Amino acid sequence: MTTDRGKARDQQDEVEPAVGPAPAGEPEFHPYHHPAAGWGAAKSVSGFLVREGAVVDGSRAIMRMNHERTGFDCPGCAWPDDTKGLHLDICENGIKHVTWEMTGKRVGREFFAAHSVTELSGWSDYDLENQGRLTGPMVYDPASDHYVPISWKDAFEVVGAALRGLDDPNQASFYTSGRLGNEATFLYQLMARELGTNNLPDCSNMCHEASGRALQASLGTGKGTVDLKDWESADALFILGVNAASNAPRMLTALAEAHHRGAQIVHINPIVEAAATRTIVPHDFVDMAILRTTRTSTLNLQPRIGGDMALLRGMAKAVLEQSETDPRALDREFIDRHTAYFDEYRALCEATPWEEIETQSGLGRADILEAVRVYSEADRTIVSWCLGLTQHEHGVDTVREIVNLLLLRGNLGREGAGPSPVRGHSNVQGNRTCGIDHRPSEEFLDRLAAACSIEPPRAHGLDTVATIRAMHRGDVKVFVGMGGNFALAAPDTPYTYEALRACELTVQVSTKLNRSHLVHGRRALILPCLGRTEKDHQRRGIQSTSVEDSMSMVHLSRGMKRPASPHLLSEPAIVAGMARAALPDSRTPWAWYIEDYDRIRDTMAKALDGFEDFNRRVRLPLGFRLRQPARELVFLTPSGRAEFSTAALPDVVPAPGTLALGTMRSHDQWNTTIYSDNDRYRGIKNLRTLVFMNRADMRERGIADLAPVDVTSTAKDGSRRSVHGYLAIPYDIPRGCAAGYMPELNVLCALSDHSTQSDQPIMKHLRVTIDPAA
Ligand SMILES: Nc1nc2c(c(=O)[nH]1)N[C@H]1C(S)=C(S)[C@@H](COP(=O)(O)OP(=O)(O)OC[C@H]3O[C@@H](n4cnc5c(=O)[nH]c(N)nc54)[C@H](O)[C@@H]3O)O[C@H]1N2
Ligand SMILES: Nc1nc2c(c(=O)[nH]1)N[C@H]1C(S)=C(S)[C@@H](COP(=O)(O)OP(=O)(O)OC[C@H]3O[C@@H](n4cnc5c(=O)[nH]c(N)nc54)[C@H](O)[C@@H]3O)O[C@H]1N2
Ligand SMILES: [Mo]
Repeated sequence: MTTDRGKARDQQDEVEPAVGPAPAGEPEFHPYHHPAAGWGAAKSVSGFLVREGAVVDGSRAIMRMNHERTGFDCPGCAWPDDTKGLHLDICENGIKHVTWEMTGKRVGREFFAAHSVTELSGWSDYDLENQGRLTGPMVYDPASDHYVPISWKDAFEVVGAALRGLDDPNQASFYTSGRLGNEATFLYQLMARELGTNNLPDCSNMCHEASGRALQASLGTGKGTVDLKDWESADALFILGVNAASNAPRMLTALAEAHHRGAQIVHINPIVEAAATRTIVPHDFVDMAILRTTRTSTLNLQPRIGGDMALLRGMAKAVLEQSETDPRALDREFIDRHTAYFDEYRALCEATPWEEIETQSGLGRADILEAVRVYSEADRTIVSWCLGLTQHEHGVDTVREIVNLLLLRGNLGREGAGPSPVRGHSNVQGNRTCGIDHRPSEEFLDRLAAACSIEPPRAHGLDTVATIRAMHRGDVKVFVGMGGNFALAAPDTPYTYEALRACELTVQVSTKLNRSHLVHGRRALILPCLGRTEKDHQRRGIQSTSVEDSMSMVHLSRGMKRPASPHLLSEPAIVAGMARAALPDSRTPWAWYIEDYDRIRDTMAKALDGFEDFNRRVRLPLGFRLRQPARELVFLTPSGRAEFSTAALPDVVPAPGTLALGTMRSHDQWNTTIYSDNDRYRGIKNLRTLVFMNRADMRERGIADLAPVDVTSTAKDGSRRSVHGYLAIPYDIPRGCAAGYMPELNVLCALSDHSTQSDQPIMKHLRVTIDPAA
């Protein structure tokens, strides 16, 4: 029990809460020289299973994870399952994630009776989640400052009464975290739209919003076009802005296989992450036994933070220059038949001087030309990316530049080629497909209206940043969080806290206790739900839910564990309960839907494009792949073609004395869920409040290794925010760049610091000064 340690932190400034556990020792930094995954991962997993008291259950669950039909989908990330039916494609972090859900610890009514909300507010986030699984619905009692039990019926009535009492349905906002299965997602957006609002913010607004908008604009499909088979046949893989060994570990398998067959693998990242070196393939027992490592990279380039677009432009420029002497440098036929605005793009590349490309990317011409050589020699190229590209002011332009580069050589709509964003949460892509979109298209709304006999609102709703602002103003009075940890995940922590506290009602549907339960509205509910690993028993039997992975594969997930408590409800049931209370005259058969999720799927089949015959197809052995028009070279763009974009290069060079700071995850965390204070692949132990810096930048500022520093950000609106006493870690990162961990550093990201292109908070590119601690 860690309560005492939590209490000792009561004095802590609430705005900078301790996020991780109390450190197990002194902070340490020893650069990591071992391969990714392998025995280090195996050791970490077994230690974790023992700690969570889940050795038997955890091990059994792992054997069922990602099994077709009878297994549950790994909630760890959105990387697709192995297509060859090899079911051991599991990873250290997926196992940790599942085990964290299956813990034997419980947060029952006695716990809430023993600890006031004020007391819990002083606990670290680690300690909060580490109490275990929530067991029954709770309501905040302001008189005692405790959460007290409430029946499900009364809880739904609290939500219903609050929603019915609003002057305007747009005074409510319905957040989704990307865990939510498709069926619950569909019901959730239906409830919001039947109420009359498109206020459907989601974690994707902070994650891949830029990718969706860019791909939509360029290709008319807001998703990647490739699948795992393509990964298996590409000649060149470009991996930009992703820490795969920690955040999409199953990609390591794909990279190792690619290397075995002689493919080129180029990593583009200011930091050389573990996945950009070598791996021991996690499920290859022979490799594990003999410590055989496989390289997972053939070239590493370290651009400055935000320098990717210039690098991509440079590559395109070089390809165009080559085409003057070598006609095979371009795929002219593809360009002529399938694209628009090529001449404009070529003119733009010609007009962009090499000096500008080098300065803005932070790379020398020779490095850029090395990447071009790989690209030009490959018949089939995949470009893959994650947050290192999206959480920037120019995230949309940068992702469009990826498409520009791919189009030049016809790397689209054929095997082994195309854009491949790595999505975050395991079902974040499915959420969008099934209607979580604050800017729904007219076609989507028309179909929904016809399938569900409702009149959905047509005005666009609020996204994450706009919801925070509206809550702060008092314009949004009811906040519902379907999963996630909004208080901690969102930017500008103190401002977000004020916004949540200004609400009349906050409702959190969760599996574990977290900060968002403590930073709440005047009234507050915690509604605990089943996890993905657990049996979902409804009137007509055990139910499965469907999810969609990063590569548009939709398949069923079925939990097999006894629920953590008999009082938990499934997410679809919680949505239906809220909807019935909020919409007493609704003609939607909410209760009937919950008896059998096949009924929800039958309606989804009518309402959603690509879901025809949903119930049958989702039961195929590996599920089914959603149609990707761009993959078939059908472009739903204004021109009916793939459109080159022609954005000017942004100036990303930090002003003198300032640095560009990116926030990222450690190896031992899952977004706001922290497992330990270690970051194994980056050689960090017992420390989260740190900044990775270039040694020359440290020297220039008189900062010694592991010395305490103050970090101050200057927002777009000129306002400043600081953190104090962080330790500086000398690291292999370009000059002018720095990095540290989310969610601690969210305090540095002002609400105004969001991209004008995507409205995404620019969490990878804060403008900061770093000085020795005062
Ligand atoms: N174990 C685990 N798995 C996860 C998660 C987790 O927290 N833990 N989170 C999930 C979620 S929701 C998401 S969205 C994904 C996130 O997956 P990632 O995108 O890998 O997440 P980050 O840790 O933010 O790391 C971003 C990477 O971008 C690099 N980077 C920063 N700035 C730049 C830049 O300007 N250019 C380039 N090229 N690179 C840059 C950083 O060095 C880092 O390697 O992972 C998902 N999977
Ligand atoms: N500075 C900075 N901030 C960031 C980012 C960054 O890179 N830098 N990344 C952003 C990104 S990419 C994302 S996706 C967001 C993440 O934002 P969120 O998705 O809101 O946050 P999580 O930490 O994933 O949510 C964890 C909580 O989800 C609940 N939970 C877990 N499993 C389930 C389940 O099955 N059902 C339900 N209902 N609840 C469950 C648990 O109570 C747990 O406490 O953070 C964003 N914030
Ligand atoms: Mo994410």
